[in-house]
Amino acid sequence: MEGRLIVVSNRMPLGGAGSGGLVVALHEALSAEGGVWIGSEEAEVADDEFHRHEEDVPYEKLTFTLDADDHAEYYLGYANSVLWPLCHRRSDLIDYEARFRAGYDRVNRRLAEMLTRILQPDDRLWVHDYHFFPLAAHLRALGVENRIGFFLHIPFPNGSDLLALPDRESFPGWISAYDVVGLQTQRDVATCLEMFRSDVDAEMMLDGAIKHDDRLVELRSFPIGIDVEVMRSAAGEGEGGADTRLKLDARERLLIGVDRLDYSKGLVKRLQAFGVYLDKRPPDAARATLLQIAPPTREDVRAYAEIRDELERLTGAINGRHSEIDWTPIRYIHRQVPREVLATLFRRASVGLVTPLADGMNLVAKEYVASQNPDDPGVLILSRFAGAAEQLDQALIVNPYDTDEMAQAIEQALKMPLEERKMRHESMLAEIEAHDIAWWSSQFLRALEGRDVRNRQRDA
Ligand code: GDG
Repeated sequence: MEGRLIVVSNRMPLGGAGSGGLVVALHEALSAEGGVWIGSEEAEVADDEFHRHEEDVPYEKLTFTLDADDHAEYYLGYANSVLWPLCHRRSDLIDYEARFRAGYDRVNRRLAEMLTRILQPDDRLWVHDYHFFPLAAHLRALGVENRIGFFLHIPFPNGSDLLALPDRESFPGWISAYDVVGLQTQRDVATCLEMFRSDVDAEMMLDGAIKHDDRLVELRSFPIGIDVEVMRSAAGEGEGGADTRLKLDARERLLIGVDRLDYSKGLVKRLQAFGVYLDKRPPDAARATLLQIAPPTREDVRAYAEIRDELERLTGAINGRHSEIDWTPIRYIHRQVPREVLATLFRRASVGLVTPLADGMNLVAKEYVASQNPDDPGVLILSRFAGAAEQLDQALIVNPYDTDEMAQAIEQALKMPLEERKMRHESMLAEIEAHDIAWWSSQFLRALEGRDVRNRQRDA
């Protein structure tokens, strides 16, 4: 294939190939095609040069630097205190300052200028996530004609969310500066189309593309997947898995939740629902223990400190009400847990609880399914607001705002007969095997190639 693949993501693993589905998929795509991976790095003084990291990988790794102001304004500020809450339907949590917008603009412009110095005519650029919405628009303004694709990992903001965006007038132009915009779900594509439908400067083309600012952009859903085999073997299929040191007594059943400690993940409602289940639990029912792993994230943003306090208070209250001398119903771990341990815990859990209030996809849902023993699988309880719900319709789909419904789903899951569990699991496993992480990156890159052909035909 012609040209290099250049991937831009805010975070890039340094010191080896890295682990985790997305990182491995990008590593594989870059290894197969040859190219460059660009990510950010904190530095005392930011400059406008790429820094090469010599590593034993068959592509280049370059970083651009962020100083303390960039980190506070572009990353913690505009990306995570404005765009993240806005795209997760929590505009009430937006914490906006004018310097955040300036920082976001400064970093994106600087990166665009730096890219113009290394781009060759046939290079394809693949930009990831909300940190870089305006990157292609800045590149086009500098005369860059290369193919540029964008993948948004989080939900696409709807019309009323966008009213809260300081850059709402520029936003459609940011999107249409890309050749292909990949979104997680059909629902996200519909939301994005809606934005262009209400824009007088946009035109719907017969092939489904959008014409805006004299450019054609293709919008498509590419639901991100996982590496099913890696998860399955980490869960210890045939070998018993990692030593989790988890001891369950014969009367105990395990429910598991694994989420970055983020307000979008619905943790408060989940714990409340578990409390409702415990309140109603018949005295002879098995003891249900919820293991909630919630590693810290973005702790410098105020909304995250608040949710942490609330969870600690709620865990204490529910445990105080229901614990017995030899049983604590909620085990809450506010730390990272190694991946193999996580996979083995998924396999041992009778129920996987994935109940975000808004989520682009949610990989934990897929990891839970992949980790199960097909002969005795657990049950996934999945929020209808997770992107994964479009694919995993054999999960118990719940409304994450309705604690009674979630409590009933927990009861249903714990009582579900083996045959039904197997049938549901088999169907979900087939889906995540067919649309795994390798499928995702190859589909996206193929679409990027196709759009280029069409844009060139149009120019000709
Ligand atoms: C964004 C979007 C979209 C979690 N705790 C531990 C740990 N994890 C791993 C999980 C999973 C990953 O982190 C989290 O991925 P999610 O998809 O669940 O959520 P986000 O971090 O919000 O990701 C999301 C995703 O991007 C990809 O496009 O699906 O919607 O929000 O892999 O297993 N891993 C380890 N220890 C932990 O304690 N080792």
